[in-house]
Amino acid sequence: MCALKALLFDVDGTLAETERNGHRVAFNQAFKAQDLPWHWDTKQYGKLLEVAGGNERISAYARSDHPQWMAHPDATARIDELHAEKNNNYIERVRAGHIHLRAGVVNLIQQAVASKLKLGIVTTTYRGNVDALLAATMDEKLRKAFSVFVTGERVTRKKPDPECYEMALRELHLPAAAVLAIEDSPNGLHAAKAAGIRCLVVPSLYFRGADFNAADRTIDEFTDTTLEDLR
Ligand code: XBP
Ligand code: MG
Repeated sequence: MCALKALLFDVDGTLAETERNGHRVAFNQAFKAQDLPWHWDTKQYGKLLEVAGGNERISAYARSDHPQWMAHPDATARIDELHAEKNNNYIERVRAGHIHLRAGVVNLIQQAVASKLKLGIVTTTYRGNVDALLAATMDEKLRKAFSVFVTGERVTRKKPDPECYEMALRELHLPAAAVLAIEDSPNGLHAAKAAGIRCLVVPSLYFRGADFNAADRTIDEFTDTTLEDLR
């Protein structure tokens, strides 16, 4: 069996619980600012998370719940605007300290750094959101430990498509067998497995009870494991 040489971390739900009090709130702020009577409550947002990607999520919602609005010729441009505004709101919330890393994440990253493992980020969200989260929650040494960033704007097909993980493997110059992906959601798990990468699932709030049968291992929290244990 190939030795473990890198960890690839998903962001939303994995590094931090960003969805319920981060992205969701930021989407609602953007809807309100654009005078749209749309509001995603916490329960509804769980269902909406089946669609990966904020832009795609707004489109899917508008298509099903507001087909007339969606039929407008400017709908695509308005969705782009809403999504950009949502990301600005999200970054503000992150900077204001509303989002924290999940317990045990820092410890695992520190163990990986001490063992000279490579570290990467593989996420559907945009780079600006990732940079804001890392700046608000990690010291410089920890942030600099990440050498590969595959973010949503770099791929043509988002999770569960394996494109993001395949790109990360190329940039790490490592075979899939030397890498472990860490994910919180079915979309993330399926993206990693479709790229041939082993996957540890640490379900986030919204995905507790989801089907993770394809996972190589599932744990409730990062505090339930160590790097040695994962090897
Ligand atoms: C999470 C997502 C993202 C976020 C919102 O992906 O699906 O769409 O909900 O971020 P991952 P954007 O867990 O792979 O990070 O609006 O920037 O897409
Ligand atoms: Mg995730």
